[in-house]
Amino acid sequence: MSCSRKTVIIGAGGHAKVVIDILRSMPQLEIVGCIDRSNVRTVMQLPVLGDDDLLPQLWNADVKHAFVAIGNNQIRQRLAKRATEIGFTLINAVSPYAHISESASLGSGIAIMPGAIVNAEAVIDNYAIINTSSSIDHECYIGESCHVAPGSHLSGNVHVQEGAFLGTGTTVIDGIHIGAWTVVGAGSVVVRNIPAQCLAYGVPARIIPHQQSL
Ligand code: JB2
Repeated sequence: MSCSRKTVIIGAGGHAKVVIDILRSMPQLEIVGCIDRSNVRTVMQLPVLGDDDLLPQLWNADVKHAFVAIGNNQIRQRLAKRATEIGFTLINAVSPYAHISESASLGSGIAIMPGAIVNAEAVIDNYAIINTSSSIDHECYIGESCHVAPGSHLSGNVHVQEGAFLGTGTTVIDGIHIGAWTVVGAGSVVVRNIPAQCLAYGVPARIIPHQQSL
């Protein structure tokens, strides 16, 4: 008896390519293709089946699992909620080359890329991306739809709220709180709390008054 889970990937860009690599290491999945709003036809030898309007039809055709593979935090959150409303179960894409503590908690629709480390009692909320070779130390909280970009390192007890983006190579000392939808620029070293909806960068990271100035 076959028990393969038919799965659609939403998104067909660069992030989807890394996710496809990971999902192909999960033999229980049958990836039926991708959904994208562009007119790209294939990605990583998978067909691009159509746009988001096709999702209800796919669900009716026995595709019950989905993964939203789009890097933009707002778009990913919106599509993840839409897919969930249709009835899809959002799977996690966890690389076999990541280390996840047995005591860590993972939500759904999460990507954890090769080389990433998630240590004891860390919590990774729905739709977050823990990107290549980043580390999330003990008791950290990574909120819904956050993205911790490649090579970032979070010491213990760091709290990152919904939708925040930590750019490539961000370093955060222990116990820091980063507010919702805040963007931390690449290479920053965060040594003080950062409130919600800010742009901050530098060593040490400082809040930049006008986000639109970048
Ligand atoms: O509403 C949408 C939509 N908006 C954009 N619905 C669907 N189904 N697809 C949407 N897209 C598609 O997301 C675009 O048409 C495009 O194909 C894809 C985004 O591709 P891109 O290569 O520009 O970005 P990405 O999200 O795959 O990757 C970003 O995030 C990653 C985490 C990049 O910044 C990567 O460098 C990064 N590693």
